[in-house]
Amino acid sequence: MIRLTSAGESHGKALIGILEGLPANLEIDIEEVNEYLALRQSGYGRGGRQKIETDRMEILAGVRNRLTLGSPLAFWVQNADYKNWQAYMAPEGCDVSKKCLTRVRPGHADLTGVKKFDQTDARNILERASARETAVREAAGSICRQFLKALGVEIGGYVRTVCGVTDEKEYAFEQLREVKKRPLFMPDDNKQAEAMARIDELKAAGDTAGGIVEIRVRGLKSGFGSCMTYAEKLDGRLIGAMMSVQAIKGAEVGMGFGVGLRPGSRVHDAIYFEDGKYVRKTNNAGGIEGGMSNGEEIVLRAAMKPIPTLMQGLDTVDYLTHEKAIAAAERSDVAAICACEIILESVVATVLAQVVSERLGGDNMREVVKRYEELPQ
Ligand code: EPS
Repeated sequence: MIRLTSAGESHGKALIGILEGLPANLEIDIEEVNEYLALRQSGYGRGGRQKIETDRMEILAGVRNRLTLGSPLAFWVQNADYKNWQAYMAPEGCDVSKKCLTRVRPGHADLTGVKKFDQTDARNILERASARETAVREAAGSICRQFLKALGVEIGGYVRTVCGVTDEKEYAFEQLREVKKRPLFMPDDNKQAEAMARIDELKAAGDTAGGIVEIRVRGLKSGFGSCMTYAEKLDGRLIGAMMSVQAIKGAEVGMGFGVGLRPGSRVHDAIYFEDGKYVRKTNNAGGIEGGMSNGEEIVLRAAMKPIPTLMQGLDTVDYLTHEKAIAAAERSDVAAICACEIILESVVATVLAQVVSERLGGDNMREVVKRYEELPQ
């Protein structure tokens, strides 16, 4: 069974991951992983931290001469910023009176976290709640993406909306290939320019932007997930994993919330049999029926809330004094929607690698590939 464990604070020494359950002899392209880590740091509207970091996955165990061994794959992504924070973060002893955060930020984990974990300093909460943790999920997901690619399964996606600026067009998977080279991962020039202007406006006002992304999966055969037990339903697992990414407040499959607005005749994808195979002319189900992949493209969308650290500061109270205050703000991203898009691709890759390995088993890639090839479309 493929399983990911992560550890690491945002300004600690490193972020650490252990990815268990990969079969032996999967060829690892570490440079490709690092390209995805760089994409996670990219995108219009990112803040100062990304100028400090050049995230790289360093594999510590589980791979020899580019091939997985079948043993747990251990890795880290070091925090370059640690040298500036060691005096306030070092496990062996440090000055915790500085960098203390008590003007808890609305929308962040600060207030609920300090109460739950019996802390007086919200730094002890935000260090782990920070989206910096997603560097681990990005790295591990990029390995899972390579596992899926060996079976012919590909993942793509793009940014559809930035703070109210929406591109309503539909795009074929192939049209999205180059989109990550664009500053906001938006395929349309005019919409992208409009969205960038919106980010500039919000930055000037000390405000932040969220957005909506679409994630697509091509080439997954039918029958992954199960209609038999609720915990195995593929849509439940994918949406649950997407919702576990920092700042995600909504997620949907295919037509999503739109299914509640139309009659069944305009929702369900009629089935035909042509040239020896089952075909659909629409994909409102987003590639999942009965909690199982149906062989069509999987289409997922998620909405990210604006980053809760606002330079203009929101009304709050000081956690220690209970006095009215303006929420803490040091530095922040104005928009991190591109990061969100690429992280969600990786999170989806991880869930799909898990469901594939659960169904097919296999201790080595030869077994996995053979078993996958034997499945019906
Ligand atoms: C992030 C690093 C963080 C933030 C962001 C994500 O860096 P710092 O807190 O040092 O500026 O840019 O984290 C948050 C949005 C958050 O709320 O903590 C990263 O590498 O993704």
